[in-house]
Amino acid sequence: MTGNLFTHLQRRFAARADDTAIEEREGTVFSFGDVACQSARVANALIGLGLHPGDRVAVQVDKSPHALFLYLGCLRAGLVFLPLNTAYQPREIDYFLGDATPGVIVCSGARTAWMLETARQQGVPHVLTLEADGTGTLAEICNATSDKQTVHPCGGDDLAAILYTSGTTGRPKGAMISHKNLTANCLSLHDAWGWRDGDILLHVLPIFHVHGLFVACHCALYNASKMYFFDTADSDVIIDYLPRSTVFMGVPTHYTRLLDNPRLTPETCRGMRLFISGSAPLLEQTFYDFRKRTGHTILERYGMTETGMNTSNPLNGERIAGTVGKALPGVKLRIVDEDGLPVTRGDVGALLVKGDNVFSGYWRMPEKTDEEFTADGYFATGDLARETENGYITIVGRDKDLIISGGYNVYPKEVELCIDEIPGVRESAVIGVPHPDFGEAVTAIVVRDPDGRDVDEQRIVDDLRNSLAKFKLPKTIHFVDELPRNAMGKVQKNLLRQRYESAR
Ligand code: MLC
Ligand code: AMP
Repeated sequence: MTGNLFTHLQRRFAARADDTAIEEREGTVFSFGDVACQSARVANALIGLGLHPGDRVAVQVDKSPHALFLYLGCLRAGLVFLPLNTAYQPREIDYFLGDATPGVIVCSGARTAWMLETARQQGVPHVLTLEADGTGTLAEICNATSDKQTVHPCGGDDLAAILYTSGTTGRPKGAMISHKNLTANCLSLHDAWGWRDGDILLHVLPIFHVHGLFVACHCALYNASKMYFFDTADSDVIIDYLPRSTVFMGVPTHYTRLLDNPRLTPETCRGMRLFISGSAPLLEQTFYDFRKRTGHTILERYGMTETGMNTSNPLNGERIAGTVGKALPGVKLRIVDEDGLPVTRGDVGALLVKGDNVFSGYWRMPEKTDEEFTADGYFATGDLARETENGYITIVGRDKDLIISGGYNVYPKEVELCIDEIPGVRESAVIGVPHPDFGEAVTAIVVRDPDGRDVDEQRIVDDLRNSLAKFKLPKTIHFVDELPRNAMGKVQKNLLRQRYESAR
């Protein structure tokens, strides 16, 4: 699949210029014509700053239609979009800017003071602002440019985005995602989920990750569907809008919160066609409770930043609880043992994937990239899986040390490194324990130095707040005299998980 992703999207919505593309909570609407014009202005503005195809555009802004226009403008101009979680703190941003060397960073006005300083230190030439209402210095430049622009004719392998994922070493890696990767996945999901005329997407996910930005927005734009575009996960708001929507995408936390709300009834879901879940394991209990309560069977799918979506339960066949369905068309899966050999069907092994959806590698980390791909081009997801007789895949665990909290990935190493820097701390181990709202909760086990008796839970959290996004902060901290280690000296996290599983 070649060409600029934007061209593929625009080809589908160009004939619907007057139709509503996006509606905000307070009723502000934008048509597909607006999407085309606003994204053209962004492209012209960024080109006018002197940016060239392939240059990175780092973005840390609140969710809004204008943030989406910024993404689409980057696609149009052949620039590489680099979205950053709004929860990231200056120390985290500093690393991303230093590593990705963007030509510009766009942030909300409230972040400008420290962003200017960080940008100066990292040699980023431009800092622009963008507020959720569309105002800011980016808008000032956009308003002075044309709303017509010729879409950059990308090759399929040209980069569309870099998304940072953390790693087991604690050092985040930039996944390089091409126009081909995104287009292949968009077309495949559009087909697999049966997008049709009249579909309306209720969009409540953040747009700095694969789920909210690529999966959700691409499907809706490619289908020329209206999106309710909200920066809230409040279950009351979701329930208010379900009767006006046909498709909803969420992480498991959205579904457990909906179930906790007595207003969720078959009546509120009457017009809904499809509920999709992903980014973290959906408990079978949630699957069955949701079906019982609403009459709808959640469709669970599986993917990751580096690959986009790999598998999906079927639109029309049986959706099986505890499984993530079958490989999407064009995606090849392999489940292998420790020697890299395929396991017998039904056995658990490491899941590898290959396809046009799979990224090309980690930004400026060729060795890391080589480590994660086999000689014949399969990418090691780090997930452990099993395939049933009928080809359905179950993700049974991870062979990477990763916690998924409310759909956000937290790599323990990154948190441990920050805790270990705190004076009075000797060492720490960070694990995930089951949590009723977030699925897993970040939990720290800390050993203090003899002179660190005054280091308490509050002190650690206060300290971490300056360096880590809030969702990475431990929800609970336990103090111990020593960490359990095996004969090789490695911390036995499985023992810690067993010990603290029920100690919330
Ligand atoms: C918020 N908090 C979290 C958290 N989200 N803590 C741990 N994990 C999270 N995910 C913190 C808040 O800062 C706050 O701290 C406290 O917990 C309560 O917050 P809240 O108001 O209840 O949270 P809310 O704003 O409602 O957000 C919860 C959420 C959000 C589940 C809606 O986390 C979310 O949007 N998750 C989706 C993430 C996502 O899109 N992932 C896709 C990645 S792509 P305090 O101290 O202020 O009380 C991917 C690939 C794929 O994985 O397959 O899709
Ligand atoms: P991220 O790196 O944020 O894209 O997260 C990707 C990881 O989320 C995957 O490697 C899986 O571990 C996990 N994941 C995504 N979807 C599912 C799912 N439906 N079930 C279980 N795990 C999932």
